[in-house]
Amino acid sequence: MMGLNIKQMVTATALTALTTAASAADIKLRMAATASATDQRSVAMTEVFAPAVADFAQFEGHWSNSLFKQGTELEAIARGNLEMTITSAQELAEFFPEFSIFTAGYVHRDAEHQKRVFAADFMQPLKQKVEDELGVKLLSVMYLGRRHVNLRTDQEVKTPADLTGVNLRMPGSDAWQFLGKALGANPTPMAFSEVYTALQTGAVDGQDNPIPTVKDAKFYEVTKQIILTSHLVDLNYIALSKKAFDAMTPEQQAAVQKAADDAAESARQKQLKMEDELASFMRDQGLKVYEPNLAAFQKTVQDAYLNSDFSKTWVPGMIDQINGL
Ligand code: KDO
Repeated sequence: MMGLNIKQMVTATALTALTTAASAADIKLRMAATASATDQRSVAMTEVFAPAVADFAQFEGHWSNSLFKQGTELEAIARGNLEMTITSAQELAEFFPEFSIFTAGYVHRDAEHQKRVFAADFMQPLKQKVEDELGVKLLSVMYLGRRHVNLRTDQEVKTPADLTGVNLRMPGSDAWQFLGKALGANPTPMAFSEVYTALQTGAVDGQDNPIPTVKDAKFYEVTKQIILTSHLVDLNYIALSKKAFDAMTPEQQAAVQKAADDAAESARQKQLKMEDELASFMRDQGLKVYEPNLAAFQKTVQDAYLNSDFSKTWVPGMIDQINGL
């Protein structure tokens, strides 16, 4: 399908889709994700989602980017080469700039707020657009956690000014890079799989992720401090190929939706619990863990977004609707 744009590719793949519901054994749901096999989101997909759909679908998890590189999964689904992924608002913003509202610092307040935003009426047109133009259904919202700045250096960081000149690894898309800049740092794009070595060798000074990810990826082995900036209450979406969804019976579709919601809820509760418990684990590993001047971070980051081109792409009034939930 060389030379076709995403919309044409989706239409072309849809034409070859099954028009009748596939039988039980036919349905294969391959999920490709950056998350490791031990990440709570992957665990929930394997232990909650897979058994709930096992009667009619075979779920296959491919973790740690073993099937597709980080950030290429949505396109793989659009091209008909993959059925599922755990995607992010940052990745969606590459196709639909209005999704950058969910990538802005200090917008979501907590895990429950994320759920309310995802279920809100104003979210519906955005979900529909992703479905129509990319052939991807966003089934449920997953909680990754509060992202904090995690440095291999030991200077004290109280305000964004203290991050001047700090090479902070951020994932490789515009929305992520902007967040790094908004924090006051010098953002460096890099795939998640390269971060441990980059921290170990000093190729970067730090990275940002929620504490459960710092634990799971063992970043605590190669860093000295976690500054509790909470700059992004980070989310992911469980994404499914519309082609695969349309090939299911209504009962199967309902079961898939419920399985995704149940998996997301299970992972959310585990991530929240780990976030609570892991600060003391990090201290035991010898890391400093402390709160900076949060008001200073919040003001600098929010001002950066409001004065940026990103906010011009946001649906008018949506930021107030999000804040009002
Ligand atoms: C990361 O690359 O730092 C990030 O946290 C970005 C998230 O959107 C998510 O993809 C996550 O990695 C992976 O799932 C690994 O935990």
